[in-house]
Amino acid sequence: MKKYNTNQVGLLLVLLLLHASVGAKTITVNGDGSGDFTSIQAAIADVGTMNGDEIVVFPGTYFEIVDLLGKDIILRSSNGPADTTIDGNGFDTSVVKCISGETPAAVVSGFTITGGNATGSFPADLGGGMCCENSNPTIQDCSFIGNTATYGGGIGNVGSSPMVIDCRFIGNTTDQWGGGVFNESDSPTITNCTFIGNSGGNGGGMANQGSSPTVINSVFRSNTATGGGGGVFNFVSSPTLTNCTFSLNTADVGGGGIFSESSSGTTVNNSILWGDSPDEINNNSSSTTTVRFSNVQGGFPPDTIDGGDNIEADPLFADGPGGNVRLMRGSPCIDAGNNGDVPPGLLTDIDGLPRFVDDLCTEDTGNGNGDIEIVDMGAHEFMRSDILRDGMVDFADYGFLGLRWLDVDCEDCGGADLTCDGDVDVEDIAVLIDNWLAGKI
Ligand SMILES: [Ca+2]
Ligand SMILES: [Ca+2]
Ligand SMILES: [Ca+2]
Ligand SMILES: [Ca+2]
Repeated sequence: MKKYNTNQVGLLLVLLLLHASVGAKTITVNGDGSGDFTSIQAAIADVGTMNGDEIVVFPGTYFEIVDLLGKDIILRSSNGPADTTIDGNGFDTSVVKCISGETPAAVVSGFTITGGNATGSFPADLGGGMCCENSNPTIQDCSFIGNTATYGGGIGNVGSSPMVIDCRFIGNTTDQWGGGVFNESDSPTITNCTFIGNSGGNGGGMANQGSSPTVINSVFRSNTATGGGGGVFNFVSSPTLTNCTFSLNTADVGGGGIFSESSSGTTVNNSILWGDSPDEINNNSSSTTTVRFSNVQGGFPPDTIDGGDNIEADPLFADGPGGNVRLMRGSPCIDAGNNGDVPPGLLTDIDGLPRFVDDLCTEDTGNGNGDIEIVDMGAHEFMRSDILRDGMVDFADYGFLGLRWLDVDCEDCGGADLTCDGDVDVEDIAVLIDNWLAGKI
């Protein structure tokens, strides 16, 4: 029998400790064979893949079903969702699954997720793009496009409270509840997300059942429901919607923006509901919606509680019919929100531009709690320096300002007079550069 001396045992212990301290590793997936794996699921399922590991997926379209198998790993693409797609077409199930108790340390980031079809019998009826059951993963910078399910075309959550950040839900469908997202018995947080052109029976954009989601800085636009809630449908639910913009959503039964029923208590802060059909807010069967610091078209229907500081005035979207719901100069929504309703630590808007900005040219009508920089209503903070209203302050805006350089005595100067003093000069350049740099932080 081989004997180890004290030094060898000591060395062995050091090596073991070193191995433990090295900890998480990075695993690569590339369809061309140049990575550690060619399949995402093979990388996850590998016995060597442990909690804390990172799986980096290189560009390509991966036709497979991805189940995180309860592992708290970071699953991300190297190049973002435009270059990296997980396509479940033909598998007739959810494309991505967190159904084994994943925690917020399990991250899915930077993918387009499409082709999901969860229209089977329970429990195979939840979450076409992604299904979360009793799991709380972090989902960020993902585009859920063209998925379908009986409940939750884009994402279906049951007993799950994922953090969903910077995601897009486009053209997902259900004939039941939640074209974009469905929540049952949970309280997810949804921040900086866009819901466009999703459709459902109830809740074209989102449906909530027995849930209390928090939705912040998000846009619901052009979603449709054959029942109630073109944007959001609530059933025995208490969602809080802060700094959200609703526009062009439609619902056959009512609540083009928001439909609440069966003792739901919906809270709407710092939001804009404008241009939805047939109405903006619809409350039924002992439900209420409490609205404050918001702009709601058509006034308040029964059981809507005026929490104060609301307005009803054209929000002056940059291009409402075209879907650009950024604010134009003169919008009554600028500097009209309540800073106290913005969750602590949230410093940017849906575009990643600074959230607390004082527009020099707009009278402050909101509540800054003593601060001059007051949040706007809606998902987009008005940024004068984004002259072209595309969500970025960049060379294009700088170039536009250059076209009006040294204009004098002009009103707004086509948007180039950022200081509101009637001319375009170095002061305006200084404001633009300040905002440009702030957007890069
Ligand atoms: Ca503001
Ligand atoms: Ca102001
Ligand atoms: Ca711009
Ligand atoms: Ca000026």
